[in-house]
Amino acid sequence: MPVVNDAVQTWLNSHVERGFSPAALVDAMVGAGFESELAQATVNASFDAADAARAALVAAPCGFEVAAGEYRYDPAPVAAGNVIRAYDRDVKVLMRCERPQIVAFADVMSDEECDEMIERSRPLLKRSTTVNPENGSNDVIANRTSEGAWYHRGADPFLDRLEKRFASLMNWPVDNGEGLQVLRYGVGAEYRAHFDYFPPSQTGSGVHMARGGQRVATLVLYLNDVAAGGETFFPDAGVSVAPKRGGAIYFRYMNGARQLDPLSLHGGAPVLEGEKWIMTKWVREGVFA
Ligand code: PD2
Ligand code: ZN
Repeated sequence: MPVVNDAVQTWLNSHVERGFSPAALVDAMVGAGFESELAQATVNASFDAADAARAALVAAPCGFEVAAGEYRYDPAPVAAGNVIRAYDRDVKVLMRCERPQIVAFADVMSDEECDEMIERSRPLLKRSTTVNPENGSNDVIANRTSEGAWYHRGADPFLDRLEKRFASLMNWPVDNGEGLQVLRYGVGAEYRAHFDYFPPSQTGSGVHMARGGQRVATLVLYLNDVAAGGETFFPDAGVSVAPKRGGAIYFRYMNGARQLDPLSLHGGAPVLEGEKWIMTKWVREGVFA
């Protein structure tokens, strides 16, 4: 008879967070050979723990939405200069925008590293989801027509090295980063304008903020050259960045006072020709465990 060890608890927590129902999780545990009473009690305890974590977060709000013009642009953590030594690589700075805070880079990854991420991900792709604003579940919706694959942080030495490089580039701890996500967009696929932070006013945000708090910044890495389309755009700032293999774009949307920047609204434009492969690293205000 199986027992509830750390691996089972981690599996349960991640499924609670993803919006699975208690009944579905009990069924899955019983199907895996657990006693029905143990499964029920463990699932109940996991939901209680998630509720308590959410309640604690509601008591300590995770960021403040402010009107355009009220967001204070304190210095972004990314280093100054035209070339940044990021862990094991010299990365070139192509462009900096102050409102919203955006930095475009070249040479963050080598061609071989980009190819390796694409080839690893190809067999793992699943239709991308977005956070349901009401219950926090990850849903497939028409606004986001890419396919994606997730990787656990530090899953192997190759990913670990990339993550150390990205953390160094963003000047933000590795431990505050979510796992890497690789996305593929075919012709016509897009990610319509959205915010990467979890809107504090939406009840579904709580479940995500229970791990590491609010997202503060994003690094989008371009893994291939796109024949036409696929730009990352910021409609309210009038900024658009074309994908270029090995390059990346960083944008920051929560300041030290925990205000959230409405100008960080952004999207991935439809791919017009060819395909687009990117990798995203979202970073939190606290440790993402
Ligand atoms: O595909 C992109 O360029 C893009 C742009 C903005 C992806 C995301 N955001 C995202 O995955 O959050
Ligand atoms: Zn985004």
